[in-house]
Amino acid sequence: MADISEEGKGVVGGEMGKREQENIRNICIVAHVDHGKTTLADHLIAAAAGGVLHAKMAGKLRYLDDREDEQQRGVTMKSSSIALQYKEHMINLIDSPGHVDFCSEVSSGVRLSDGAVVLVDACEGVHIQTHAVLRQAWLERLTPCLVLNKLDRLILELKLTPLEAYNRMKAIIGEVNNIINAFRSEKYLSDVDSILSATPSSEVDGEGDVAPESIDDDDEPDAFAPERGNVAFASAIDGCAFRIDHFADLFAAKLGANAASLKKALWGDYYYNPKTKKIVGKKAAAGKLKPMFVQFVLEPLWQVYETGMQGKDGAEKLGKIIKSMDLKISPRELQHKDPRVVTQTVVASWLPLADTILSMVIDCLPSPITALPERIPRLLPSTFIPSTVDEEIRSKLESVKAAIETCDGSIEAPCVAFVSKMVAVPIETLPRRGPNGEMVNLDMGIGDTDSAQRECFLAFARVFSGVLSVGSKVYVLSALYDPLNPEQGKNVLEARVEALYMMMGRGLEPKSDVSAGNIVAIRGLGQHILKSGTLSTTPICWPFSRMSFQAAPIVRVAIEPSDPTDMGALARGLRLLNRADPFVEVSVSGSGEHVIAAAGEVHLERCIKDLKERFARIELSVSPPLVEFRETADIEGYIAEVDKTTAGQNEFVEKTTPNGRCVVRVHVTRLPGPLVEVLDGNVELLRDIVEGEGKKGILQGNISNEDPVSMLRSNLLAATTKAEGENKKRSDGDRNSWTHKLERIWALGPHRVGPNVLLIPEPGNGGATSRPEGVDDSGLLVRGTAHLSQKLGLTDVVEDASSSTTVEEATDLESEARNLESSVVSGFQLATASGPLCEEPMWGLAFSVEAFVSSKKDGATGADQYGPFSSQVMATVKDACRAAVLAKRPRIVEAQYFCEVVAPAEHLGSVYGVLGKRRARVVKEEMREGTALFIVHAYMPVSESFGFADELRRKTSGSASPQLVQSHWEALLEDPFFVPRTEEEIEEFGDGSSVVQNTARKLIDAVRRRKGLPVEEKLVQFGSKQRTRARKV
Ligand SMILES: Nc1nc2c(ncn2[C@@H]2O[C@H](COP(=O)(O)OP(=O)(O)OP(=O)(O)O)[C@@H](O)[C@H]2O)c(=O)[nH]1
Ligand SMILES: [Mg+2]
Repeated sequence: MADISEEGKGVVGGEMGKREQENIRNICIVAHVDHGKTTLADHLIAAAAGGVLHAKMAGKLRYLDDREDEQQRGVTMKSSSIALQYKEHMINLIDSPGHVDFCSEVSSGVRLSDGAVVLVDACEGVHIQTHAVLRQAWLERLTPCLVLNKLDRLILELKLTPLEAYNRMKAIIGEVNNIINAFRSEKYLSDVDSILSATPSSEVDGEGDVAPESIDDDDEPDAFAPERGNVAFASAIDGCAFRIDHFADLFAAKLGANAASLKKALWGDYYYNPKTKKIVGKKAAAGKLKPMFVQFVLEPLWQVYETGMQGKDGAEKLGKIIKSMDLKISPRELQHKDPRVVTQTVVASWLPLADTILSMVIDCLPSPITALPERIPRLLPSTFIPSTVDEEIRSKLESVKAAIETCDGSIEAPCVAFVSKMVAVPIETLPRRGPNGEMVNLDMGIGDTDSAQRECFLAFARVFSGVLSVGSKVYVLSALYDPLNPEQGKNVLEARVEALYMMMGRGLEPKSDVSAGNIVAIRGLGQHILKSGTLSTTPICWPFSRMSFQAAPIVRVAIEPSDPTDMGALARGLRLLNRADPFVEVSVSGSGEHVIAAAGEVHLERCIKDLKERFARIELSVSPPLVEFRETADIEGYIAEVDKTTAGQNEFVEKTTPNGRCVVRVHVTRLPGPLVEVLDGNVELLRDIVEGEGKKGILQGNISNEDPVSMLRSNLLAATTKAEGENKKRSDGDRNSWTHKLERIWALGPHRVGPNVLLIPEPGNGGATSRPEGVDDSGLLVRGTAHLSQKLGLTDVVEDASSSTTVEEATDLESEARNLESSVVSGFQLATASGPLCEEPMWGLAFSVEAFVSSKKDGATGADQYGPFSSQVMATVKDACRAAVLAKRPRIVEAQYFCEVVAPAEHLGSVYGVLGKRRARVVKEEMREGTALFIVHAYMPVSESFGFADELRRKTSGSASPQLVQSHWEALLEDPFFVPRTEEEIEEFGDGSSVVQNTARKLIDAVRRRKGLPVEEKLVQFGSKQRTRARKV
């Protein structure tokens, strides 16, 4: 493939006019895996990318899949961008991967786009990843249009009649519209939630129902409607596509009808009555006529395909058709031996794909100017400026925001860009010439390049306002940066733009400057941006919000160099990999191993390959996957069991520090499921809240609807209400208990943001009556402060009781108790980071920790023979928390995949066999309408998923294909310590001597063994047999 940069072919013609942005479209193609995105992109590239791809190769080459492994597997693994010039329009096209392992690439693609071309395979219909990519596009507020692809399969493979095909396509369009409607109503609900939560309760009571103005009515038109022109029908492999417009224009003359009204009637239940020459509805058609779409669109198409496929027999008829349609096809092409190729030639010249899709993009998808006002609340959510802020700063901030919103591409406007991922490219593939044809020294900016690796990092970015030029200095702002507090230097860096390139798929075209609305690759930021970030020429600028990812990296392996002396190369390689992949997580485990976490098996394989061949260039040994587990306690089960004998509700575990001066009481409860979901789903935001002191302004002051903190707060409250709604049995006083507990959140754990909660002691506790034995009257309770509740605005910031005495007045014991607060929190963090079963993090638990300190008998302070007092308290809190879990039916929690398998009926048995063996729980089985295919939905533990795709393919001779998507955490209710006791149990499970270990125990032991923790194992099962053998020897 010729390097287009060498040829210097410009795709963007010179200086564009004042509002050049009106002619720009930034679009991303999204779909489920294998629905034909890259094939479709090929035709667009062949038609509009200045000759980088010959039309004959379009659809075969998959030009944007330029990695070797992408070509081999036939799976796109990264998003890549190419600039297209169509008529006077400039279209930046991003092709994204459909495989769930690379879903983060979809996130970075949609962030830079304003419109999405959603593809659905008309044969296979909507799949899980179709939902996921639609959601990504919806979250980023992209305008979508739809392409129903692989029409040829309906005709040639499924052999549907035009009417059957019409019904199927109608069903698919309906399904996709329903998905969007579901998102809309979700937004409707969250809008209502935030409006209600922002309304003082008295108003709500007073007025009865609140009519939120900003909410649209239910009658919003369907997102996708062929008659509105935003649905195209295509066969990407054949290079053909059409919209209804084409046929409306064609038949308007023939039927003597008006094209506009014909367009409306060409989709849906409209029929043409040839006798009256009128368009009639379903009733008048009385089942005798065919819908107009079938009669005027599909039947001619079917005729062309069917005639074409007849080969020589149909040649004459095909000739007539070609003549009647006035197509220019050389006779040589029609003489091709393969009728499939002939058919392709005819349909592609009759209904050329690129024209249809590109004109749909231009008609239906917005330019940056139209798109941004809609996208701004998502891109810049936290732009609240407190009234105390200096007028000059306020006006600067507002003008930057306005420049972004209007996509101001003038040279005077502040320049703001967003980098959605970093891409590693081998340095020798960079163009050797600059924008004006001058030679450039590629070794400049060594900071970016690792001279040994020869890899260079380019930032994949979009300019949102102003003009970005080579040589300009920019501020790199992290998502935590607060322009009202610019002194906090850690979230801002300065960098220089070394080079700018227009991305042309496999090639790069140097540019000297790029204005607002364009997508660009930037060189010079390798040392400044890890994965994503905002660039701005002024530090007085809000950072863009973080991108949202569909999943989290879940498959982890430990890696080490085969040759231990290569350790340095591995560490360097890992650093590069971490930067080059938006999603991978690189870490060092507690035992010093290098661990990489990927989204799934295919992603992992690609990371290892890149590491071996590009970034580290050494031989590696890779461990089997280390699956993560969580630990929790089955408290409901415990209470149900214990209640029979004692009232076990408020039991606690008590432990004393070695020096006897602090007694720690821990009471553990389960967090309600919906609450855990909210905590699990908002980790990034919670981290910002926990770490960001500067966000106080948002918490106080009036809160806008889009403010993420208030959204989170209302989500938390809604989750508690939901959870308590489920459990109606509780008494009235109890019903609000979780709402009350939310006011007592001291910290989250592990690592300050996990799904476990540390509560401050209940306000009434700590009095003389509730003290543990051995704590005398002078003993003090470490009270703690509900820091997190305060930060979240769940409780007022009150001066805590102990600070009513000034520091000087406080007794030694009081100040000691206050100093011990951090030890209690650290103890909680340590405990939740490693549970009692196999030292995996805890999940979904709430700990109420009461630590009573009493003064020293001899009056001395500080360390004693057991070490510093604070460490003793920390260790005791940790032990007590873990013991509390151990006492309440501890259970292992597994990560679950949602799994979708499509298989023909005859292989369904084998599919169930494989699913059953892997402990999958089937939730749905359904026949896909009009086919002999079944779709099975199931949940499967991640630990059982390795090699699943391969095994399934083997057992079903390759006819079943699975997709695994991360779903949720689920406690395995099996008791890992189960030993048969009652007679029936012994009968069922044996007496314990020969019993097969239960699954929970096996999982726990495997983790313990991996971590080098002691495992209780019977190495010798039948001693007597061994003895006999020993004697024989
Ligand atoms: N019959 C038929 N096959 C098609 C059509 N479009 C694409 N294909 C085939 O479908 C397979 C997948 O096509 P790709 O273009 O790689 O699909 P993709 O959506 O880019 O896949 P990922 O990027 O991996 O998600 C290839 O074998 C294509 O040849 C079509 O219109 N008809
Ligand atoms: Mg692809």
